[in-house]
Amino acid sequence: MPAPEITVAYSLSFVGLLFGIGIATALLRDETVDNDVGAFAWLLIIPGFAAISYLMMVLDIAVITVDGNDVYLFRYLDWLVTTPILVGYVAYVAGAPRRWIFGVGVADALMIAVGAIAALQTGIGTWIGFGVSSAFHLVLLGILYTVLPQYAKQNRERFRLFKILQNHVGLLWIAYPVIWLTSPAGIGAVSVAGTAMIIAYLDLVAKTPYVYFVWTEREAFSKQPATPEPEPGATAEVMAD
Ligand code: RET
Repeated sequence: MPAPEITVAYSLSFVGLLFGIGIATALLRDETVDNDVGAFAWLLIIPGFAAISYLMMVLDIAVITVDGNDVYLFRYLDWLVTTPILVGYVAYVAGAPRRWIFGVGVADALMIAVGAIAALQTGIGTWIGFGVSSAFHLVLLGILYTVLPQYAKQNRERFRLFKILQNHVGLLWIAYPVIWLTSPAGIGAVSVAGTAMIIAYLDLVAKTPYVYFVWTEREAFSKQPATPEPEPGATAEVMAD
């Protein structure tokens, strides 16, 4: 078992992720929304895979030691699977074409994969990896704030959800490279336990509220078309009759 404080933090995140699974399931069962249009099945993977990963981490499975520090492989596997979905879904909500949904997911997966390789290196290799991974993070942010809004603007019903998810991902994720820098994988100013506790909290906040935001804005994927606005001049005609 990991240190007690890590076990507590991971267990809390696990429970919080179960709520995320509950919300995603409720979305899939909601009769007023169109599951295909909302692509909600993808959302279930986000807290679902993470909950499994946290269980594995609590059980100390696939933890390796690099330079005397613990590296949790399930953390990177979780990120590799779930973060491309988190960003890809933002692109989907924006109404971006497939190549952008896919493109932003690939930039994200490369950021995570290079980050994982960096964590497994010692010396200069770590810093090169950190730099390359950060460059992919910047590409991702560039797409999120310059490309996707162009599509989202043409999509009135989904625009509000797009803005919420864009800022949730865009702002919250900046914490990750900062935490990584201070962690034992970086300069080592924060211990493995401290880092694990902060990441457990960040991962939960990145996932369950994300699914919850889609839930609160689910009308964007409503089966009923929104009540059409009256044609300009329609009332005047009626009155003229
Ligand atoms: C790493 C390595 C160092 C450079 C950068 C990183 C970015 C990681 C991010 C992770 C996001 C994870 C999320 C998980 C949700 O559960 C890999 C730490 C830029 C942005 C959102």
